[in-house]
Amino acid sequence: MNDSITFLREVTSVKNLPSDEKPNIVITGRSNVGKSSIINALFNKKGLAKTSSTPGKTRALNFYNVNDKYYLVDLPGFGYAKASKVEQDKWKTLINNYFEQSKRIRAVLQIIDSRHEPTELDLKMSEFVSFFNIEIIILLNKIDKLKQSQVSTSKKNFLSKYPEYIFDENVFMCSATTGFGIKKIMKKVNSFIF
Ligand SMILES: Nc1nc2c(ncn2[C@@H]2O[C@H](COP(=O)(O)OP(=O)(O)O)[C@@H](O)[C@H]2O)c(=O)[nH]1
Ligand SMILES: [Mg+2]
Repeated sequence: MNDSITFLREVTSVKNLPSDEKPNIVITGRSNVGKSSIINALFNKKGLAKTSSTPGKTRALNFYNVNDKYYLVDLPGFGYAKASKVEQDKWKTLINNYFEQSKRIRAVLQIIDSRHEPTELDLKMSEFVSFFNIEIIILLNKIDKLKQSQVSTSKKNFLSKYPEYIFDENVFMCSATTGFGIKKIMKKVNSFIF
């Protein structure tokens, strides 16, 4: 893993989206599910993407430049109930515009907490992305918190909500903390770029 990743910029308005044609890989999921941690694990760089104890604080698309080949985009804050209505509307508009405009989004990595059944919000997010005909890869994170016996329950619960998914093809069990699954996920990400 010799990928070089650097923070490019925060985007709070579509006007500030990078204008070049590099492909985008988007990371999304509910606040605190481990988006920043997964980015750090994928690129083996502690502290690159700030992990936070105040969920949903970031209200911007965070663009990272990977190898000058593609952008990794951290899309935080969905389901952040504490934001004001105005702020939430602004956020929805930004995300809508980004997805509408961006033919460059090759895939969305959607992170779900492996300890719980996918929630309504998780399903809504998936529906939103599918609407734009963009492929979704699901990462069931935090499996280090599961006992061995809970892993198969977690898989079953997931498949009951996402029946068309196949483990190790478009859904991966992982842990940003132990690194479990990270290699396979990186390989999958690269398959969208190269
Ligand atoms: N045990 C465990 N904790 C994790 C894992 N991934 C993230 N966390 C923790 O969950 C919290 C939220 O992580 P963060 O990456 O900031 O989530 P984000 O809000 O989605 O970006 C932090 O305390 C992380 O250390 C994981 O795989 N296992
Ligand atoms: Mg984060």
